[in-house]
Amino acid sequence: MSEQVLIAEPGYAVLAADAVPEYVASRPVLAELVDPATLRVSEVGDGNLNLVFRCADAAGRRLVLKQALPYVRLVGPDWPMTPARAAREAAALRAHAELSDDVCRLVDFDPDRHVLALEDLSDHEVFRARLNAGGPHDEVAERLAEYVADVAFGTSFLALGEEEFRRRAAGSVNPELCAITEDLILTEPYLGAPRNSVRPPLEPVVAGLQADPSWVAAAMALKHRFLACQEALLHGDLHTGSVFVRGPDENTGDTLSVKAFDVEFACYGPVGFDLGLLWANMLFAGARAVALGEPDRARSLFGTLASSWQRFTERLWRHWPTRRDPAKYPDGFLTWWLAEIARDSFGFAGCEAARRTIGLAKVSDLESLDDTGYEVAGTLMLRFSRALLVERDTLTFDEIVALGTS
Ligand code: SR1
Ligand code: MG
Repeated sequence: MSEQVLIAEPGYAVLAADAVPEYVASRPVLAELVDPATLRVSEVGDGNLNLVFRCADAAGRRLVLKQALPYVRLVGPDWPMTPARAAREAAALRAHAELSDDVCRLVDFDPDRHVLALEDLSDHEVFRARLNAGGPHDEVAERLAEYVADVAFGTSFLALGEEEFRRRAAGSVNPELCAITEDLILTEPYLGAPRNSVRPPLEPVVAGLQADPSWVAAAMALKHRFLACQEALLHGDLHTGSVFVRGPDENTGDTLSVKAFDVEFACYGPVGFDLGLLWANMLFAGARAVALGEPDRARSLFGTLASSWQRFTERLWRHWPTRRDPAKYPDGFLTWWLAEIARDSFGFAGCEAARRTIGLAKVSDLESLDDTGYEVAGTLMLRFSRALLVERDTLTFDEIVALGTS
């Protein structure tokens, strides 16, 4: 079946670059921000799901449009996917932006054509691209951990109260996108699937892991956590490709800017899911450094797990006295919750390490390496996966660094 036919079925017009000026002109909010008459438009989407258009007018004013396709772009029309995900992304962006400055701003949302208009961040770079190029990472994972803490607390029953929390959780269901996560991150790497693939040197390593009941059972326990535990409104896909960074720049005095984006996987879930995905992706950057013979950089990247956890805990403790009812939730509650989040974060990091190595939607940190580098980094990521999953109750940050650098 052709793409044209499938696109017609959902009953909305999919944008093309040359149709964007007319579209902008039809949306008063957007036409105020950029001049449709002089708009230059390019489709820049390189993600797995959507169309993304970067727009600039003759005066240099800019805007990004993101439209949900009725299918998964990575695979094509054979994998239909609800465009209603755009509405969920819009709602999550608004909720997160109320709680943190470190998230991309939503300018407009068109529910009929499933289009989000977003602030243009083309003066930023994608964090993964910076990492792959050997660029600086100081403070980025730490800032992201603060963002996770701000959102975790602000969307929890601690800050909202139990009734409002349940209303928000009920209003944030995202079943189709969660199903992608449940399949790709929490099922297929462990149980096997046609979508899995690795280069030949990793095949025996993967076979060994899939035959290891402790690794598989741990992953299934994390799947249970993801499905059964609703703590806060997650980003849901907080990997280094979902983060823009700019600066800091000593010459201009610009401070570091960090902006999470792509929150279409947002749902209520365990807070450790966001931290775990972030951590695994920092480990990928470190494993790449190991493979490229850069041990100091690798150690520093592996060390971001401890430093971001430190920031996360400090930030949650800072929020703690602000909005929760101390008569209902004494300090011991937060001490206990942090231990739960740490265990989940290790476990979900182990899942993401496996998934981005074995499953669909891999990462360029690993995939762009030559065969020798791929074997080194891929083997290490699978070693991380096993330790993070199986030993999540007792693992320490020092042991993670030691595992990566030994
Ligand atoms: C089919 S979508 C594949 C992946 O892309 C997104 O970035 C999420 O990580 C998802 O799992
Ligand atoms: Mg994405």
